[in-house]
Amino acid sequence: MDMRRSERFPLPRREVAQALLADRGHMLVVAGLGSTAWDITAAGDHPLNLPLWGAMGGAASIGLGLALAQPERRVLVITGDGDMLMGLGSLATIAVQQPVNLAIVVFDNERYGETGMQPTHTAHGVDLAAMAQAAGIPLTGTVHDEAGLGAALPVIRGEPGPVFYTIKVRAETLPFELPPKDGAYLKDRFREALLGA
Ligand SMILES: Cc1ncc(C[n+]2csc(CCOP(=O)(O)OP(=O)(O)O)c2C)c(N)n1
Repeated sequence: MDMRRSERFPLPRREVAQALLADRGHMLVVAGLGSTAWDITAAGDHPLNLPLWGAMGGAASIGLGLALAQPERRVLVITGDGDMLMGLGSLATIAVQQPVNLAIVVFDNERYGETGMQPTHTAHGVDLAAMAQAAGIPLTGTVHDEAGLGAALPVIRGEPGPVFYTIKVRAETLPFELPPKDGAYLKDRFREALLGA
């Protein structure tokens, strides 16, 4: 198996984040620790962003909790394959709960980017979208290129879900685009933007 192939994947992650978050309206956005938190921040810091500075494995389950608590709001989780692999059980719980307003998107660079680009299980063929489908998530898919992204965007942004997409993104190390660092501040800012003062 060619372990370096993800360095040649066509989709750059920051452009994918920008496309997913364009004209985002009242959408609530959770990002996993590390690279996806920088990606959503590069697309524009926003009070309705909840970038996780830690809690590896927790992004999808935090998104599930938000989606259940805020059924009128679209909730989008953008996270890495390493984070998703660490929280696979949450796919089963999402499938049981069936929150129609939840979309999970995995930016799959087939690497643990933050810690030095070690290959993850997906570099060996583990198929996260197939696992989500097998759990019982009704709308799933894997995006490899621009055309696939164009087709997936309206599903991720608007179709009744739950939705799960893997988006294969180029393995690239990018400059940091850091969100605010204080977790309590981020939580308070998010709460106030969502619920009022
Ligand atoms: C429980 C736990 N184990 C390990 C780490 C170290 N760690 C931080 S980020 C990261 C890799 C994240 O990889 P992924 O989610 O795929 O993101 P990307 O490749 O996009 O950076 C790891 C292993 C951690 N923060 N917490």
